[in-house]
Amino acid sequence: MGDGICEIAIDGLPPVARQAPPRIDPVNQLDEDGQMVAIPEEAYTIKRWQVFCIIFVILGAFGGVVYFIVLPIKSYKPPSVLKPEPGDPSRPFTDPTPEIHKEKPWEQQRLPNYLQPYEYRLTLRLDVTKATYSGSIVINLRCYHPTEYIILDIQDVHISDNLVSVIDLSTGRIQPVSDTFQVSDRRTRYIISVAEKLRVGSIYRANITTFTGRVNAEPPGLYTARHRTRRSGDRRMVVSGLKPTGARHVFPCMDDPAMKATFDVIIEHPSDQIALTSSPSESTTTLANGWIRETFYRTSKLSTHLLGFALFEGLTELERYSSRGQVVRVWSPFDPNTSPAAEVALNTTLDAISNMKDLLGLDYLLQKTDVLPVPGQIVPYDVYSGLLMVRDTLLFCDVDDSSIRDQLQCAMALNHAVAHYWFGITVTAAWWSDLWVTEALSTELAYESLACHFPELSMTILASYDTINTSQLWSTLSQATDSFVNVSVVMNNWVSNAGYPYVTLRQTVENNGARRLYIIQDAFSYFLASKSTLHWNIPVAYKTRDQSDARVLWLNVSIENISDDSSKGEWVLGKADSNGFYRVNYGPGNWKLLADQLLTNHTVI
Ligand SMILES: *[C@@H]1O[C@H](CO)[C@@H](O)[C@H](O)[C@H]1NC(C)=O
Ligand SMILES: *[C@@H]1O[C@H](CO)[C@@H](O)[C@H](O)[C@H]1NC(C)=O
Ligand SMILES: *[C@@H]1O[C@H](CO)[C@@H](O)[C@H](O)[C@H]1NC(C)=O
Ligand SMILES: *[C@@H]1O[C@H](CO)[C@@H](O)[C@H](O)[C@H]1NC(C)=O
Ligand SMILES: *[C@@H]1O[C@H](CO)[C@@H](O)[C@H](O)[C@H]1NC(C)=O
Ligand SMILES: *[C@@H]1O[C@H](CO)[C@@H](O)[C@H](O)[C@H]1NC(C)=O
Ligand SMILES: CC(=O)N[C@H]1CO[C@H](CO)[C@@H](O)[C@@H]1O
Repeated sequence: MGDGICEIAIDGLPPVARQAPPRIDPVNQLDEDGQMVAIPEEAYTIKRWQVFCIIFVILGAFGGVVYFIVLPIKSYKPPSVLKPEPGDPSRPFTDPTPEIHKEKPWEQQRLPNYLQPYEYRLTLRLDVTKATYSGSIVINLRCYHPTEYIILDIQDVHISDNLVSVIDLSTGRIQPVSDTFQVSDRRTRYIISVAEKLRVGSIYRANITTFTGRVNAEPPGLYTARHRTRRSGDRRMVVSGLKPTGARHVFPCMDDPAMKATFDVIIEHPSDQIALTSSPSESTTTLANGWIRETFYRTSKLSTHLLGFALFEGLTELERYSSRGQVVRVWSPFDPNTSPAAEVALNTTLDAISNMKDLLGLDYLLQKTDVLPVPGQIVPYDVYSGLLMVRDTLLFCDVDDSSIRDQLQCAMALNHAVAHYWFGITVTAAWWSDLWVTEALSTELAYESLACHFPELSMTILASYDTINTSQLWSTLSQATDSFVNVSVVMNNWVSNAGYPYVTLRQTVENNGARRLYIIQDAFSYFLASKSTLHWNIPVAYKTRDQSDARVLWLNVSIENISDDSSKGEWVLGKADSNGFYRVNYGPGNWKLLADQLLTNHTVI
């Protein structure tokens, strides 16, 4: 089912178009919403429609990110809404719209949606000098459909089978485990089979007392890196590489970006090594043999691939607190007092946070942000909640010796990494194929922020930068939209709504013969024909047979109507020019007209 869900509507014709529409006389397609009354024409013809295309792309991509939350939201009530109290099994869970239940649910591409993790307690025992590690994990789950299987993602991690238990937290009873087994080509699913089916409305705890894994030379999973310093030798580190599906290489989990949960992390490690994860350290206790157990604060709800880990030796931090007590720390293999590079990186990070906060009008809520140089990191930056790993050569840029171009490249990497807080962490792509969307958006935001960061550099200088076009267009966009769009208002809408919109265009004929075009928005869902109260700010571009130039209607209400100036029996095409992130549907008559047009002369469309 992942295939269907992940399809992105980048063209004007959603999948429905492929089916032959029923033969209905187009002129008589009176709308179901017949009670509406006519008002004067209110079509906006925007001259700078190119500018809107950019908005389309940006909003579209943004919508894409948000959209992937639509599946869980629409197919069952999210745990945050239900919040059943432990020990209160009588409290009913609304039965979700369950996915098709196969006999072997582990063969589905996506994990079944009826078991939802809401809390992980993860302990890792790590040492930078060792190639293996061990850990234990407790996963608390809510059950939305009776099942006898708890299915986890796992890869190259070994679980001691006799050390797995399941408890019904609603009653406190032990749920006997009848079997555990691993399946899939590369044994990437670990299944705990319980003797008695898990009940809807109950919460369960799966407790895996011991698992072991390997630290590799490269991602995915935990891997080693090394800072080579001339004076004091090598500094070793173990870091996580979890995108896209690396979390299952580190610990057994439900490695689906839509399945967000809180994490209580404990890292046991030698006391002379420094451990970092997504949340701040809360306390440490001393263990035998020079080891310590470091407990971290509970994270906010995160997808598994956003929970970062790092363990290293010999790096020094430079930190600064914001007025609101949030700390940003940059770690470096050199003494930050002898080189300005760490301070430049720190300032860039702080500026990026502050610029983007202002640009989007959305706050930055992380209590701490660690910026960690990772030598030889394959990707320029690897972003986790509260932990940014940046390739060392991009993090530390010598202000005096580097060219402007290099400095920009460094600043860009950091800005880009910071932008992912908004596009990727607060709003997460709910399926792997869509992570590119967050990339596209954070790139745009990073450019915008850079323009603030380097006010002294004129656009001419930026022209030497290889993606000048994006930058120019984005800047054009901001200037151009000042007059009629409040970007922060528009963006906010796309950030806070789950899902993405579904726009229906309907042509109707009124009693007096006047033709009217209705533009209706609703939250898109594959599952339910639900009426949603959500609405977005959508620049809907449309064109007709006569008017081949796309016109744009800024739709910010659930339903809008304009007088339809197309001739009788002519099609209207929504999402003209294939930009924008919303789906379009039409009445059957219009589908037929569009289909006929495609058959006779498709170049018109
Ligand atoms: C058209 O929309 C306006 C608001 O934009 C509304 O007042 C009017 O009733 C609508 N007309 C019809 C015929 O639905
Ligand atoms: C998990 O199981 C282990 C071994 O039975 C036990 O010591 C531990 O307390 C359990 N953890 C939780 C959170 O129940
Ligand atoms: C970093 O920012 C601080 C405070 O704004 C400033 O005093 C300092 O000079 C900056 N450092 C560098 C290297 O730009
Ligand atoms: C945009 O909207 C926000 C929130 O309503 C408001 O604070 C801000 O002043 C507006 N900006 C402009 C340029 O109108
Ligand atoms: C929609 O946009 C119009 C024109 O920009 C504005 O006057 C109106 O207040 C907006 N309505 C909503 C619900 O945002
Ligand atoms: C198809 O439409 C295009 C654009 O309107 C036009 O240039 C072309 O001549 C048409 N082709 C045919 C075969 O009618
Ligand atoms: C260098 C380059 O590709 N420039 C293009 C940037 O985008 C504008 C508007 O789309 C084009 O006209 C330029 O050719």
